[in-house]
Amino acid sequence: MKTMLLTGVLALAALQHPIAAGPNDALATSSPKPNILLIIADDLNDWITPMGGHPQARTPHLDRLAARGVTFLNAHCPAPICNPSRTAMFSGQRPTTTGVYHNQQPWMKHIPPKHCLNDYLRQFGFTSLAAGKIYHYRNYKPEEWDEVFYPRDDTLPNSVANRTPGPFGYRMFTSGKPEAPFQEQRAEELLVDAQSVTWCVEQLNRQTNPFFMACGLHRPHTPWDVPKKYFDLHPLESIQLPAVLTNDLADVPPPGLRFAGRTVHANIIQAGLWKDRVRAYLAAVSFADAQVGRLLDALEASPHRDNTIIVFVGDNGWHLGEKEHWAKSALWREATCVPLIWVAPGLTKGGTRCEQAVDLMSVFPTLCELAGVPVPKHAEGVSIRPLLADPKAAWPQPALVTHLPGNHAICTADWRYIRYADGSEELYDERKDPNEWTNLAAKPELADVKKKLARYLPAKEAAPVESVEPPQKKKKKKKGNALAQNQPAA
Ligand SMILES: [Ca+2]
Repeated sequence: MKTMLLTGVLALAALQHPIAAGPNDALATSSPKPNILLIIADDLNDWITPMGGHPQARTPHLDRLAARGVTFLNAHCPAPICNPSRTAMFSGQRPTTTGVYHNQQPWMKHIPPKHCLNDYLRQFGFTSLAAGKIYHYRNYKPEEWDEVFYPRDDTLPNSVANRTPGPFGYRMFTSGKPEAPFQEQRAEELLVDAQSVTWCVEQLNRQTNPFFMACGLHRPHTPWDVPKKYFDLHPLESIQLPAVLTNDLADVPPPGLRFAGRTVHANIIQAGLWKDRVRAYLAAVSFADAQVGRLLDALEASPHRDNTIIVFVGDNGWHLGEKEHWAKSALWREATCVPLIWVAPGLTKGGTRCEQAVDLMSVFPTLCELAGVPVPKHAEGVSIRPLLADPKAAWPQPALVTHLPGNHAICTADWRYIRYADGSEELYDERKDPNEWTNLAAKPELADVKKKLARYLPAKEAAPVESVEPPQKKKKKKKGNALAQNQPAA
């Protein structure tokens, strides 16, 4: 109980006062400062072996990473879609503060210089390096990095419409028909993630200063056009499908139904492609894992091995049919739960797991604390250093996820409470109902649980900043229905 109280007090203090490094923190007080390697995967859910989200996931390199540090089993994105999630994590400010809620809102002129982690750390002597997709594609400020490598992006979704997709190039948004094969398979080293990792490996061998290196992997984002050998790891006939309950959505209020991509799900079922898509996602995850492996090999062979903090994160989760939904852009577990693995030399114990609910707002203050630099006042998250030191420590702070203005999920180890902009609610018992099939929000005996969780809803919400619509979508605007609008953007 004492530990719980003390942790609670520390967490509260962290909320109210930006904190500097603790006096016993070897990483924070030693000189020179540690390096930081942040690896961010795109649309990666918990289907990795250290998290056990799918029994057939094969990610041996993430296992290697997990064996060196703490794996968070209940970590959540600040927003279940790319741009607001990444903007929040890097700026330290939630969508409700910045007004950046979705993908069509460039954040750059709304967040001042030196606010984002990469630019903030430079003031303390870090060299900031980026490869691949760090922010949302080209939504970043080049002047806030020392060096940026952006690979040729002809496999990125915005251009994939010009290609012929096929058995190794699955696009998820099926029209109901199986797709024709790719005309060619490209060499693995030419794929964007392989290019990004190659650049990072070269940098690891060049850098001497303390560095903050961000490596953005684009897979397992669609298109799932990874080499055949990764599909071969997952034979189609043995693929296990996620559990889905008939009429699961009968107890979901209208805003939740609008977020659900039931048309996509129905199309995939009708076309007989569900196993196909699950397999392709698993293959893309295994490909991303292989790229992580290349990076870890290089780090381990470099002089930076023992003085580099490693953080592996995903930007948002991903449904593959659970709750009749595909992709992200929802407030259920599959859309919000992301990988979060920390290796902090001298602090984390290898192979440990943490079940406490945390969110990615913690990344900014935790890195500051471990790197021995002050946590800036604008960083809204709470440092999870206590959980890195002891994954079983008490943790009173829930995770908060925001999807478009007014819609939020509060996640703890026990509950998920969803409140939509119209006031409608969902409540799930995460211990008894991990699939979130039974909405308990109407149970009078749980009113107190809802009330306690609702205290963590944002008190104020910034108005959305202006949007820029992608050119290819302008024509469809008037025809679009709610379902179409809720389908994930690229
Ligand atoms: Ca249900």
